[in-house]
Amino acid sequence: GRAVSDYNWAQYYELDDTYTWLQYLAANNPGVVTLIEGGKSYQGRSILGVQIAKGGSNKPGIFLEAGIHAREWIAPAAATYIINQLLTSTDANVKALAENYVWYIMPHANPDGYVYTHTTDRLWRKTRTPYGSCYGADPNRNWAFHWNEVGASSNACSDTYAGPSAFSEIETLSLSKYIASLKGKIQLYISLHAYSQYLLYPYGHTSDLPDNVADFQKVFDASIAAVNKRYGTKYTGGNIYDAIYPAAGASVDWAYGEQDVRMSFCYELRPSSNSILTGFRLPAEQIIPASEELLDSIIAMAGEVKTL
Ligand code: ING
Ligand code: ZN
Repeated sequence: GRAVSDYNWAQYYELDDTYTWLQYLAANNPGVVTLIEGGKSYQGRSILGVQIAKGGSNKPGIFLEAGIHAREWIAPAAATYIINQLLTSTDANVKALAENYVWYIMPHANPDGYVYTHTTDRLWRKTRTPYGSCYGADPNRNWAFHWNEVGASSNACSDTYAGPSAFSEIETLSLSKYIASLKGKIQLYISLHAYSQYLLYPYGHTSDLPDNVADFQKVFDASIAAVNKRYGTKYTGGNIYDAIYPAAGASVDWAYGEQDVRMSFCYELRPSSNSILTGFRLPAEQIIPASEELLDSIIAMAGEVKTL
């Protein structure tokens, strides 16, 4: 059914259905759920999210960004799963997670791209800004931190086009302004992507390790142990440059490098890297298990960050 109260995790949703659900949550959880907007997309769509403050507004912040790549449908689905769990779970660990942090969750950082994957091209990755005869910049190569130094393209037709300049995309520019407005409040930044089952931390532009790499590694170890517990799902990873590939201009590097968010991670969700037949088309039956194990992992991650 399409009734907003029937919103569930047995299926992938179109943008408008999720936005209607977010508005419903805000209306039904006054004082807890507040709609937030990371600006508008090139085509004028809202980058809509929620702030969840069950324990009041004086708690450390966790920022969760999903859907920056249009075709990675599991990422926004997992983000909405987490929103729902934070609001409804009776599990003590999830309740603590909801009460001890102010959450900022943006399920659709690239709304134009997401709509395009529903209407026209299921495997579209980028924004939809026109650049000559091609469209879109890669919004995870467009952030103003060592922009376009490595692992990005200057060809507008490439899937990793960095854009004509840092923050050329209205989506990354306006979302970055929203994040910057929270300066000092964010303890942990999490970006959700797919696929390959990796957990990644800075940097993408160099193999040099962040100064707090020992902390990153501790949190990483606890997080990939926790993701494995429920269903045996194996994640690997490490610093972006060595664990996956060189890639400059990503959101996690900007949050860490420019915003002093000392803990900044990217999950590459299910399926595993050798599931190329499924790839970005993760069956909808896996939304719930993939999201459950992610939430297990984030519980461990937040717990470990607290000990630093
Ligand atoms: N992978 C990410 C990408 O943007 C990544 C990997 C993560 C790069 C974080 C840099 C920082 O290419 C996918 N599948 O999008
Ligand atoms: Zn991605």
